[in-house]
Amino acid sequence: MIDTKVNIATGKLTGGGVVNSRRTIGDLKNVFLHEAVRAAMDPGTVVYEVQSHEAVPQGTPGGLFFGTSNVMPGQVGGEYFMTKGHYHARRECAEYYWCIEGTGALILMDEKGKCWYEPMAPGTLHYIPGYVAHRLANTGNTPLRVGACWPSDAGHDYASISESGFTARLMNVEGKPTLVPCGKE
Ligand code: M6P
Ligand code: ZN
Repeated sequence: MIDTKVNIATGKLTGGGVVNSRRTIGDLKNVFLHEAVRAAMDPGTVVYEVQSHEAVPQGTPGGLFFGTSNVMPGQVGGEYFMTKGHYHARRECAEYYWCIEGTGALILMDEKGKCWYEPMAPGTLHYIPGYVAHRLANTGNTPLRVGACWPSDAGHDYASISESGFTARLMNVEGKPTLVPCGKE
């Protein structure tokens, strides 16, 4: 733990206990509104990378995880590159996000399907309450780098999102990020 470093300018983690993951266009089937557009894109294009520092095993009650998400600039049929998004498996668990670099949005949805978003720019701090699904979107032209801290027993529930999706999508409408209510194609 003591040799683990966070670059405070970029959020990049180095050293022990750091777990790296990456999601490409090819990994994100049925995540974007326009699936046919995604399927026609280069499957190797990186959409986002996540680094996390896991000091305790996943599922440990009372522990914390710390991470950085980097969402690349880009769009799929006018929908900004974004993370898959999730509820926490333990729904009551909350999380903090803070924006390090770039421009984007934190898209939120409650269990009734109400969807809203918070704009992100360097220094914005975002408290995600329990029972609220969350995903990041990059609305700018440079990588969006976001720090996160969440309980080590929160877990990820992706299944509820893939079944019903978010009820609104952040789209580029005439150059402006606009939350558009919609289902999937
Ligand atoms: C943040 C945290 C992680 C999450 C990651 C990517 O770093 O919330 O728990 O895994 O973002 O989001 P997702 O899991 O939805 O792809
Ligand atoms: Zn989370």
